[in-house]
Amino acid sequence: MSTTLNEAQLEHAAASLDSAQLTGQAVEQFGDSLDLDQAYSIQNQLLELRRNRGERSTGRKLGFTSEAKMAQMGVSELIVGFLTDAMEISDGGSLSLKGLVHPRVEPEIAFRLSTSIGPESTEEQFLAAVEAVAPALEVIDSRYQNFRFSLPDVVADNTSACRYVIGPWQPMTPKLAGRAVALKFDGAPAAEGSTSDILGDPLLTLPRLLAMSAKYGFTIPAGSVILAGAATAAVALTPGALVSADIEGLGTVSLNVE
Ligand code: 0L1
Repeated sequence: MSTTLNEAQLEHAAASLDSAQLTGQAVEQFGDSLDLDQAYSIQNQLLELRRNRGERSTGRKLGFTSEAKMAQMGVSELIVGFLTDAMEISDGGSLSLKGLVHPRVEPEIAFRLSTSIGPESTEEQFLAAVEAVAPALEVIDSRYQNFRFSLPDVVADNTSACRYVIGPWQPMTPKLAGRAVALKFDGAPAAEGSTSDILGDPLLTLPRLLAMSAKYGFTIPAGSVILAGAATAAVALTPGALVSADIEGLGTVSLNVE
């Protein structure tokens, strides 16, 4: 039978995940001691710790929106995490692997909001608020040993959020399904998929995010970035690699690994 953590233990869990993120020293999974609501409460505490260090929220990211990711990690429910300015790397910029635990990269689609969206918003308002779309790379890095976790574990660890890179923004188009996605290392294919691998159509992530904003009571301010989740399984980063993601009709985004 599972036992849950008290307030002091939740605070301690947040502090240890925050420290793991800062030092690159992995921590043990919480396993059955954590439920999903408590996991989101730890995630909120992580955001507060980062804000207290001067970081600014830049958006939200979804996880496990593709079968490939669910199969890779052995979980089956959509999750949401936060993004901050400290996680952003400019297109073509560099990432040092120093201080990371076991980083992996995924090709994604990013949306940008022109107006604020929250629990009271309708699906129509959310769709209308998406002003731009871009190819993106997400670097994930689980702070748990061996990149293994339960669903509450990964939620508590801010859905393994680590860094992200946004490619050229394009005006929003409703035709996002069925586009080829290629993740490349030094120009050679490392993973391939389709934007349809993201819930059938990346746009279908938006109502799911709206439902989570209502459930967990968060708003997504104007100007925020939304990462819609990976189109392929994640690939381990290697020092010296030039990583790029091509999304048919949307362009290319790249990252240099140091
Ligand atoms: O795009 C995604 O599905 C990200 C999931 C992040 C969780 C993980 O695989 O560590």
